[in-house]
Amino acid sequence: MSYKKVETSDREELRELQVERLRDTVENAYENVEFYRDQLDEMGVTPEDIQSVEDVRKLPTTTKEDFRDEYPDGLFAVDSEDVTRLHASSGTTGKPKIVAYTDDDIKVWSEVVARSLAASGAEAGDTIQNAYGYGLFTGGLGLHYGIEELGATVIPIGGGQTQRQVELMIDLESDVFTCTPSYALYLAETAEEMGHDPVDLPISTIIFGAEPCTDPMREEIEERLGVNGIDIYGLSEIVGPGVSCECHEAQEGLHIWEDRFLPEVVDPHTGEPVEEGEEGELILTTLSKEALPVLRYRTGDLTTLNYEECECGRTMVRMDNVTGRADDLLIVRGVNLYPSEIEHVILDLDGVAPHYRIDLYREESLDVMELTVEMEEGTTQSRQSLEAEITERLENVLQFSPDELDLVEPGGIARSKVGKVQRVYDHRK
Ligand code: DLL
Repeated sequence: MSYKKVETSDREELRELQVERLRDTVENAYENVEFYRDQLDEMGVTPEDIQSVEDVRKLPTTTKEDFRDEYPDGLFAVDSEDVTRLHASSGTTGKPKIVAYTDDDIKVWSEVVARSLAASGAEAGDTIQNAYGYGLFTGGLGLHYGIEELGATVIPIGGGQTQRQVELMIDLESDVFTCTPSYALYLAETAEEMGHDPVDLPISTIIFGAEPCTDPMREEIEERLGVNGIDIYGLSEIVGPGVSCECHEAQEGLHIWEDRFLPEVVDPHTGEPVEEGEEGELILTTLSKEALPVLRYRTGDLTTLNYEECECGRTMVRMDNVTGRADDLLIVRGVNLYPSEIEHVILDLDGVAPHYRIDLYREESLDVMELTVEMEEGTTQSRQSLEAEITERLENVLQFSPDELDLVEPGGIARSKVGKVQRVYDHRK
């Protein structure tokens, strides 16, 4: 059952609503965000030029670099006194992307998350254990507010404390668990170590997201835990979790809440739209965000769109689950990291040569990162002090530390002789 009527609305009516909201969004961006006004003026586009959904293509795109350049609040469309909440997500240079919400934005966000939960099969009265991290990350509080909006009971445990997660889940008879897909598998392993058969745990649904989940991984989650696995997608720049979610009826693609977010799929190299059903980069435009209207955000996520009717009755377009990116973003245990951010932090330090490599593995279904850094020729720094310094700097700047840090002698990292240097070795695939 859908949570809001609009989810099953006639597509013509939906398009009318989208055009109206798109025009309002362009107006908000034009009037209140200098960054957009300058670009729209340069392109000679005014809000009145938006007469159809296709007119979105007349608008400029927004990139993660724009968030970086406008750090911290250059893209905000409201004064600070109208901002109810701020969140942050990892950026390209160590500076996070700061995102803002008004009261109404929080309401809309809670509602799209509630819709997503309802699509997963969750209901008012269910007990939902939320294992996404609370804090600046949008996962924890995003799900939390949506669970409350749905009328379910939230257990705000956040990430980690896996044994406690298992105990609480049993004692409080949680119906639904929300976490990253890799954590779902770790939960199963921990439950086994504690002497439980994960299939006997009370949860019947796991709502996973924030990182890619391949089909074999989903099957493993579903089989080992005896649950329905539901994919939820979102990104901070657009709202956080709740841009789209699978329905439990079909589990075939994620319904994008199109009355709030307008999707396009383009060729990542040319920026031109691809045919329906063809893979490309997802572009999203917010349709009702007040504090942070975003025009044509290049998400970097690769997907396809499917406008066919869904057996659940929802008419909103479905996107394929995201398993690839058009850029080099690494998602490690749900934390977003760009190799360039790590590079920035390490190479800023004395005693370190500009050679490093990142190895990513999956061990017992959890991501593991090994960082190898080369010491500078003739450095007087000891290995131990350099190690401590790198760990501290990474922790301070990126709130992340590698599972293993190796410092090697000068020349210890193989040089690339031809073509681009490869610094990241992702062995998880
Ligand atoms: O990860 C929001 C979120 C929280 C989504 C909890 C779902 C559940 P960011 O930290 O800004 O926001 O990271 C956004 O994560 O562009 C994708 O590359 C990736 N991502 C998010 N959801 C999925 C998913 C949150 N279901 C970036 N499948 C996005 C694959 C996902 N990748």
